[in-house]
Amino acid sequence: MERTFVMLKPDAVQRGLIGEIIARFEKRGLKIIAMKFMKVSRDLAEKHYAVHKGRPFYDGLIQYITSGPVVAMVLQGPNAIQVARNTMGATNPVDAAAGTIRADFGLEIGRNLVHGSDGPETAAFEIGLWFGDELEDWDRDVDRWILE
Ligand code: DAT
Ligand code: MG
Repeated sequence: MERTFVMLKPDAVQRGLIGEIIARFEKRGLKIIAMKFMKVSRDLAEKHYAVHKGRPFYDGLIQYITSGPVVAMVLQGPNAIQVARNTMGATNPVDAAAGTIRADFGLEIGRNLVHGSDGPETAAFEIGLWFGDELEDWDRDVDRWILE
């Protein structure tokens, strides 16, 4: 089953939206197999966003992501990577479809509330970076009503 790394960024935490955002992934049927509430070190932020180093928004992005606690998690399910990103909406909330997290709660790209891995290699890298092998797969009784 596919796995993806999702993070509720500091604005989501500060605005009291943790429950509301997690509920959307949970209700969709994605299974939480790891989760932690933590402050992001500069070192971890730089590793996580290494692909963006040198971009004009990079410094602001590192500042934002290290500015307060985040909620990091691993979600599992069929097509979890794409499903999570569709639930989040487009990177810029201006372009995000109504009903997505970024459209419903956000206005600006630099405060877009959530992160989700963008492909299988990125997911494997990010899950390893944030959780190592500390994942807890579990049998969810309701799965027979969510997965055919
Ligand atoms: P995503 O988070 O949808 O995967 P990304 O990986 O391209 O998007 O960029 C990572 C984050 O960097 C994104 O969530 C917000 C910020 N960002 C991206 N492009 C930006 C831009 N042009 N101006 C300001 N911030 C930007
Ligand atoms: Mg990305």
